[in-house]
Amino acid sequence: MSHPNRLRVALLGQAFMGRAHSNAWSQVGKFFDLPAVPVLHTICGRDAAKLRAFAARWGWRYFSTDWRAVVACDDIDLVDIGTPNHLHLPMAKAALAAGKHVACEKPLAGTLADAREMAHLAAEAKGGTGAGQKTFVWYNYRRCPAVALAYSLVRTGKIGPIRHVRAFYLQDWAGPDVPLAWRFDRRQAGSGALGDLAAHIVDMTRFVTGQEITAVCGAMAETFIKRRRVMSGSAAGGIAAGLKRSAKTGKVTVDDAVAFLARFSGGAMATFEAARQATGNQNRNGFEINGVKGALRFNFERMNELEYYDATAPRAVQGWTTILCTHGGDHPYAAAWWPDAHIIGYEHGFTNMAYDILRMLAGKAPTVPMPDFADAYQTQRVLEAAAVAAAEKRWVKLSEVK
Ligand code: SOE
Repeated sequence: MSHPNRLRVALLGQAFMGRAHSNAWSQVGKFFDLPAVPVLHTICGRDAAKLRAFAARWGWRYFSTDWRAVVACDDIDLVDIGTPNHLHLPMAKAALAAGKHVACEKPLAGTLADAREMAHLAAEAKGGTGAGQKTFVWYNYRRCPAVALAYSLVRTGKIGPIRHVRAFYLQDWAGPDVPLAWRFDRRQAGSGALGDLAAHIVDMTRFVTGQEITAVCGAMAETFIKRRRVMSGSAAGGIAAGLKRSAKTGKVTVDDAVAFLARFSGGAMATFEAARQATGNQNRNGFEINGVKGALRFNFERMNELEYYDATAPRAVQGWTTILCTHGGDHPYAAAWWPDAHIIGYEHGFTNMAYDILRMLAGKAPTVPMPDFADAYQTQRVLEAAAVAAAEKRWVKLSEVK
């Protein structure tokens, strides 16, 4: 940071994540005591007219359609990447080469090769030849208080050795009328439900259990809707609503759904399921983790709650307890927000993450561990193992995926 008390941010991307990140950078100082204040310096995108309005609405000082010039600019300390996945590598590469810290949207990249290169570049910039630059990956769900509490409960031995992990990320927005947006294009996205959704639950379960996935098998990937109407116009800041279709159709080149089995390093068995057409599940992102002494359950559709089962209690009173994770002092991040039992939402995970980024850049520990490029590369290796297991119908050891 050029000035110890401020962080000048350039944000690349003005659609859905552009709004989520803009909100986080603009809200964080209103709720948290910060070691440094973020300056919403420059917003970058492709459409100058929309950028002007976006900058005014969210409080960005400048806007630009030339991201290369912006990331090289001396006035920027942190480059925040919120674009489709194929742009993550070139943008992160340019930003790291210019000496900036980088925060990148998930998944780290569309492909394993891109992710590997990003992890390598980040390692060089962090130590060795670089100047102590830091990287961050927006796996935002780690920073829901309920998920962060699950992390702490596992650390304090509340559920004991883990036997089963059941993880799911089910959505239902991708019906046949949704046009061929970038999320359906392998060149831009890398994969479909795998990189978009399974990435989150692989990250979340690695985080909560503290274990790595060592092998994957029983994988299956499916594309139910093979062709979609080509989009006319650009994304409106959502994922499906408001997208316009032309008469022409084009091929879908990614998976709509994926499922696989996995083994964790501590011996637990796991199932992962991710889908975009799981009717009735609008954003069911969660896990159940069963240990010898207890169990934990989380579902983002009820994101303020963590369910806990204490198997050490007398049998007569054993049962699931629903914890409303809003109690400041007991529940991570909660003290910064509202009085007890006044719940929070999707955007707060991003703001909590902006807070931890600012702490880490000031040399302080984050509230709970933060994924950097090296960590997110491990998640990407699991995604690759699942893709290979589905294509080749076999066990894939993580040691094979480099
Ligand atoms: C769309 O499936 C999406 O917006 C993902 O891209 C996000 O990562 C997820 O958090 C919510 O759903």
